Amino acid sequence: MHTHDVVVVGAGLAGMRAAIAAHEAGVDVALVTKVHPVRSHSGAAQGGINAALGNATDDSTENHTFDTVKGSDYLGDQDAIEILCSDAPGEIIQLEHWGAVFSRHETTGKIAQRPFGGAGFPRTCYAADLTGLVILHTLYTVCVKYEIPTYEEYFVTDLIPDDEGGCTGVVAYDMVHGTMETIGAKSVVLATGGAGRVYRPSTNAHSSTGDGMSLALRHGVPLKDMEFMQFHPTTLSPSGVLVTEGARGEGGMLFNSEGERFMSKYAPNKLELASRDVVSRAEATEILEGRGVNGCVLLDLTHLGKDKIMERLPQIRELSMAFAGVDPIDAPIPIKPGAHYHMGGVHVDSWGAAPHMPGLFAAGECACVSVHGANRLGGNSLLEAVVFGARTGRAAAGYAQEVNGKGSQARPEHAVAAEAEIRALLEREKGPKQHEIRDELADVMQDQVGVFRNGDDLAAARQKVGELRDRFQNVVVDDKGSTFNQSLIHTLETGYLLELADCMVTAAVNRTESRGAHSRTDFPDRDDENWMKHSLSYLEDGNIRLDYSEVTMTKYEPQVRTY
Ligand code: MEZ
Repeated sequence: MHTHDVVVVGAGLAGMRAAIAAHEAGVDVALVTKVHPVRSHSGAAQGGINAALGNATDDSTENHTFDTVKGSDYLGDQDAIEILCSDAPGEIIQLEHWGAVFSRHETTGKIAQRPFGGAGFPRTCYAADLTGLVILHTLYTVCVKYEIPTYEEYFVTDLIPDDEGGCTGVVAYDMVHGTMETIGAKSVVLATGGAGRVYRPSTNAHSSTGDGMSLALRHGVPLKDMEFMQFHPTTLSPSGVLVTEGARGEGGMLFNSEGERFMSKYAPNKLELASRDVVSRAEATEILEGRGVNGCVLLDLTHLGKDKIMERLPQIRELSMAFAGVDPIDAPIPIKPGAHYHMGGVHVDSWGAAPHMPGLFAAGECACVSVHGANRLGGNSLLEAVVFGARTGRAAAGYAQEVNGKGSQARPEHAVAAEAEIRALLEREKGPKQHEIRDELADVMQDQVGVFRNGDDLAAARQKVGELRDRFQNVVVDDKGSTFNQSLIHTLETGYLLELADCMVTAAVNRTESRGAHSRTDFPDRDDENWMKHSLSYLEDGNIRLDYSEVTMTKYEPQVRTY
């Protein structure tokens, strides 16, 4: 059995930033991750990270805060958004000092910033169109320098509660050796990313299966705002590969089959740089009303010219050629909205602490602070990961120092019990396969819980998810081996996805209004009187129970949201 003061599950941006902060606070911290750290999904974030550096404009933290509150359709907690935006410049400078190679302004040499959706100023710092990857590698070098122990290719299957319900470690499956391990800790940070693989297509890595959210849910911790899934306006079809918002930030334009720059009808001021929910709905409407091009609309970058595309969007060119057979230097790219980011997550306070399980923390897409409310602004995700990763790492370290005298109640027996469960699963010979269940889940979510929703579809989706959860009870794993058993891992992940999908559809059925990314054709208006509240999903006796909590407002009164 292994023990540390703090264990961080997940080694993307939020996880590594949390581990670095905890290490700097003087505790023994370890990372546990099912993929090598630099393969984490944060590396897929392309276009940038927001901070009001004010390098070339009069931008301010207050402008950033207002844009984020408005972008959230007023569901974001304004005190948390103020923290996000005021800590942003310091985090960017810190990343730069650690070696992140941000793109530079040609004449001033300062960190360059590009326009992004829903932002009043060019505020998005970037490293060409590889920003997430650059920051991920930067944080990894710091973790290596600090010699932070990392359990690579360990899949966490459970949290370990003590007698008082506090979190004192994790049980993890060593994927290389096929053994279960207990890793004890005084506090645990979940930073396992989003659950975008509930959908298909999705911009998310295959590893984005919401593991941490589900682990928390199973231990009585509520998940917040699960009905809000963001559809990114520009994804390739059919793969779902992301085409960065930076492409529109650099001047990319959207056209329908009639050659019309249709965003002028939906967002006359901001056009392609309206917030993501608005642009995705506009595209979906054009496609539904017959003005699409083979189920897509067209993103035109040809006017930017070869030099600009090669300098600022080199990866987009590669991806478009590889996955759509189009060179954006010569021709427009067919794109459509695709599942991208989950605004919901583990209900935490602004230090990342979860309720009901002392010692449990969460950060990044896995958590819901909430700084994104009903719709996240592009470039605020990497920012949330580093700002709240750092705060959460510090808080988890502080908690571990406070309970110092108290040993973890994690015991080797926890691993023995978990190993018996895995053995029982592997011994089952007859039943449905996980991939069949996962395919059906993705289909129903994509078809009935998409950009536009309605009560009938949502109710049908909920019933279907319930049926899939029932069938999953008898799931069969074909591969009985103990080395890199991907079939087993995918089965465990499918169990997580099913529970999270149930939270998503249950909360979506109940929310009878349209707000941000949750757009109901049967309730087309935002209803502040009844629905200015966060949803909280609990797992009780296998079923999802909903509760609601207040939205924190500081100084921004809800307004009609136009772009
Ligand atoms: O924040 C994001 O989701 C992001 C930077 C994505 C992108 O379009 O590049």
